[in-house]
Amino acid sequence: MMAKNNIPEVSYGILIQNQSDSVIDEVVEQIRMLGYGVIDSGYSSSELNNLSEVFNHTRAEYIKNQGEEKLRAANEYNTIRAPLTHGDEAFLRLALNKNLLPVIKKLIMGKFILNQQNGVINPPGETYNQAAWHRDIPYQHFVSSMPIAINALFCVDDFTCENGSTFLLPASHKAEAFPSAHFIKNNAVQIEAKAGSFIILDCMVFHSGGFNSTGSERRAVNHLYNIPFFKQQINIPKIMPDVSLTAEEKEILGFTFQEFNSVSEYLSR
Ligand SMILES: O=C(O)CCC(=O)C(=O)O
Repeated sequence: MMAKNNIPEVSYGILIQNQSDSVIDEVVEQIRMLGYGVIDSGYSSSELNNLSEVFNHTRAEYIKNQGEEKLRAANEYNTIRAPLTHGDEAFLRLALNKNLLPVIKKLIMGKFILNQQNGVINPPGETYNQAAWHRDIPYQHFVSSMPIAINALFCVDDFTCENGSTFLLPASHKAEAFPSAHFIKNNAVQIEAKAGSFIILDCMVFHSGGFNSTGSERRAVNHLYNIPFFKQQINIPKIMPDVSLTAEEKEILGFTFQEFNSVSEYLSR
């Protein structure tokens, strides 16, 4: 990569230019253009320590309840599905993070819902189910002029090149096909981020976890938010414990976007 000295500040022949007047606008513009950006969640160090502890506790309970053998057989041993529905309330608050939601609101026009929340563990010295190029809406090869889904990968630990932080292909959300091996070799970037950051991706950007060559796990919590026309991976409203939620929080969790069970139910709403 060339040094970026003396970037020109003047232009000509331009009739339209994006404006970015705030930190949110800056990250939103980068996600629209390149497909990725990083923001701080705003948590204090004691809140981050608590998230780290509840992550481990929730994982241990999850393995106990689902069974290690079953999880390994399904290649799910390094994933915790829907922790906001069975773990500490901190997972629910993470999905509704006050620094994150304004960014999602700017990126997805109109209503959106949480499609899924997954704890992700990149284990030391071995591969795992996210260490392969994919889109977060897999098997799809269309592009859209506006984001239809955004993912927000919360870094429980520092993400470093050594512990296999996320690789991505900038702007690949704008092209239908998965790029060639040559393009990947020349254009893949690896994102380093501090614990407490959200790495935000247009869900159609190709990305992959890297190889963790340290001695410690690299833990994250991934969130996928999408327009309400896509069904959730797991029906969150159906299995959510009884917690008090505002009307907006209920909407984001999908309570108001459940399928109708009959024509008369549809008409009565
Ligand atoms: O672990 C990572 O760095 C990537 C996680 C990921 O790709 C995913 O959860 O979809």
